[in-house]
Amino acid sequence: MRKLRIGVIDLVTRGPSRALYARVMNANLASIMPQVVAAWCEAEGHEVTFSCYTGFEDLDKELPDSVDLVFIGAFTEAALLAYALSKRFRAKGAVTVLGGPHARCYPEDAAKYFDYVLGFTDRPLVGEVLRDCAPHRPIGLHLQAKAQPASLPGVRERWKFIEPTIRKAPFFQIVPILGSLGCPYTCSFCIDAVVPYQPFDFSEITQDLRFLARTLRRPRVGWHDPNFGVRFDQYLDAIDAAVPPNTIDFLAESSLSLLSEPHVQRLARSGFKAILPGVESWYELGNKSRTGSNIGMEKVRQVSAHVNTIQRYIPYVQTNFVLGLDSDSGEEPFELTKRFIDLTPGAFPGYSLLSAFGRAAPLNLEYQRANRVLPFPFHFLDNNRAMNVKPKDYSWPEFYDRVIDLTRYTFSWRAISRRFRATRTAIPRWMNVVRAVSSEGFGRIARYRELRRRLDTDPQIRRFFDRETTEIPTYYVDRVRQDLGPMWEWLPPEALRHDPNAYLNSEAAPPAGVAAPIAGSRASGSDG
Ligand code: B12
Ligand code: SF4
Repeated sequence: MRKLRIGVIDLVTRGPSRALYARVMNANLASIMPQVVAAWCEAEGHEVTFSCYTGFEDLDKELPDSVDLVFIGAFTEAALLAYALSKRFRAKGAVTVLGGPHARCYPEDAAKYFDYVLGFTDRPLVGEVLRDCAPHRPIGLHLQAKAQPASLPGVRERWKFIEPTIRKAPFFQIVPILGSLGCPYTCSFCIDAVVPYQPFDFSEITQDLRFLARTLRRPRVGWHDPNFGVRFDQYLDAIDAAVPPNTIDFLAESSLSLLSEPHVQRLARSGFKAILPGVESWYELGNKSRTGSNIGMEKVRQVSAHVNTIQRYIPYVQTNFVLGLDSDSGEEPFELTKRFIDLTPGAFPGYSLLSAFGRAAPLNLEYQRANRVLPFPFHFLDNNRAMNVKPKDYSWPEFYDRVIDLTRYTFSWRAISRRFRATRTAIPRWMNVVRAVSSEGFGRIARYRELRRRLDTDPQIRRFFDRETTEIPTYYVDRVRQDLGPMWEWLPPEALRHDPNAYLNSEAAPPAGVAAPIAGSRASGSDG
């Protein structure tokens, strides 16, 4: 095989940014897979240029100019930037590949703009792309491994790509690490609801942590496992075997059901400084939060007591909620969340608006069948800039009134100062303040208010929300133009639109836009 010049680009964000929180955090949100793909390509003998785009780089200077093949990793929020980049690279003669959450959720759409669109990705699949490396146009090939890979290159093999990425984070650096894939739970809205849990080799984790302890003064490590700690004791044994207790700071997403007090005590001893459990709803998913059949205020009290216990041991706790689930109606769910904030002053509440990311979850089929999915441009699909599922029991104005009220309550000066006082250590305290006054708190309040005003005054917006038209309102088009900056000129104009029911339509008939796999490939051409 000829030696290829390969670019690998990790898009952490959708375009240029100046937000304070983005400056502090974006480089710390880098993905693992682009680093993995870069390591695999080098191991196959190719020349690799790796870039992590955090919104503060000049893309013209950052991106490799002359390459044969480009891999781009993107969330759906960065899909339009990815499509524009693909067009720019293709114009210079490169073949382009998309991987990551957007490729998994919207392969039919992405195949219009990329030569390859990869779902589950393992080394043999990347090897096939490297060998084929040919333009596939107008519709790219959608390929995926049969299952999630059994292992991935660890921190040591990815270090060459991790190091320049985390160097971009000015105040503290977080090394991304992964110890498992999939999840044993089956939350109906989640992309991992149908992916079996599978841990990696724990001895590799031990080796990686030893490497980090030798390489960095006091490493901070962020676990990207969908649900950290399913094999709790094995995991913690692997960590404790690697380094003396509390010499590495860890962050992880984990469900409350795994966070019993003895587990939390052990996590604290091993150096866990931040934990992000999902509460999601006051009416469903009791198994995940260890609240069984308790709902409403009873669940609030129980979860609050649990989270306060966690916070006695672990300084930073973010509790995640989904707003607008079908089990919600009226003011109660929002009022319950306010009571939770009162009772749990130190926890940072992370809110997501109910979103259906294409084929991410089987539940999305139900929304599509009921014609409840709106075709917001991908750019806005990040769980908060747009809610693309029509709420079941709320009108849009009522829903946004309640979201604004809750967000204002959460980021009122009273709540900010109670959170500050209830948090023990310096970085978590100030992180909460930065998040509140930056894009996540004040920024969202301003955005939601603007949208709420437009629901009353902008007929284009109102008709779009009410699904009387699929024409994208000028307001959204202007925002994309503004956000993409110089990359706007590369964006194919039709990319602003997508079929929100592509998943449903593909279930009815074979996907029209998705080509067959490469001959001889063990990957399948459509989703399994
Ligand atoms: C860990 C995680 C995070 C971490 C790390 C993010 C990161 N940069 O990787 C944090 C907490 C920072 C995070 C933040 C966000 N997240 Co998140 N996150 C996850 C989570 C729990 C696990 C993803 C993961 O890393 N898995 C491990 C990897 C190895 O497996 P995988 O993702 O399945 O990837 C496979 C393939 O897709 C492919 N692949 C993946 N990337 C690439 C790249 C290339 C180049 C190639 C070729 C292949 C490839 O190979 C992998 C192996 O088969 C998922 C939910 C879940 N249960 O999967 C949500 C999820 C990915 N997040 C989601 C969202 C929306 C967000 C946020 C926008 C939320 C927000 N409003 O802040 C931000 C965006 C941050 C950003 N832009 O980087 C959505 C994405 C939906 C979408 N289509 O965009 C998911 C699916 C959750 C959901 N709502 O359903 N997230
Ligand atoms: S516990 Fe978390 S990762 Fe697991 S299925 Fe539910 S939402 Fe997804």
